[in-house]
Amino acid sequence: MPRVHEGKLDASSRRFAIVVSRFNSLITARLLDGALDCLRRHGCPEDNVEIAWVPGAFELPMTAKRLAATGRFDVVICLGAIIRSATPHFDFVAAETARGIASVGLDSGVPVTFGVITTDDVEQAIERAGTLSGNRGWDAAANAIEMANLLSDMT
Ligand code: INI
Repeated sequence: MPRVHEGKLDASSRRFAIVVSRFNSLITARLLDGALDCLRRHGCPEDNVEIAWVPGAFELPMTAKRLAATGRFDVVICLGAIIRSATPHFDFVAAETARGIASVGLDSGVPVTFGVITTDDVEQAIERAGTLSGNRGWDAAANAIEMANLLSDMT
């Protein structure tokens, strides 16, 4: 029989950091609501969550790195909204944010989940922040719970 590793969706004994961008806060506040709702509904006590607000998506990786280095968290959740119509340098901000967030997870060994929406316009962003297409913040939190449990079970 193969030994199968699978992260449980139980947040009751894990500690979470959430980094959220203030840029496009109309959207990111909804992503944060979604993430907190997901953690709560999977048994996470409020005291097991810390939230850090940053100016924009570009600042997410640096802040996630600092939080991962504290050793206080099983996982870091990054939330942001990068909207093409409002961002002449969309491609640069989006690429650097994604690359930076990925490297924080790989370098620190603390899983970091990607709850950054990248869209062509505000309407698409609203759809992914709690309307037509679900809530990417909720999804990033669910993925965080799974990764925290998966990696801790593998040690
Ligand atoms: N930051 C975002 O999170 N989303 C955006 O759409 C955006 N735009 O449009 O530029 C954005 N820019 C700010 C950037 O993330 C940094 O905060 C800023 O450049 C300071 O370093």
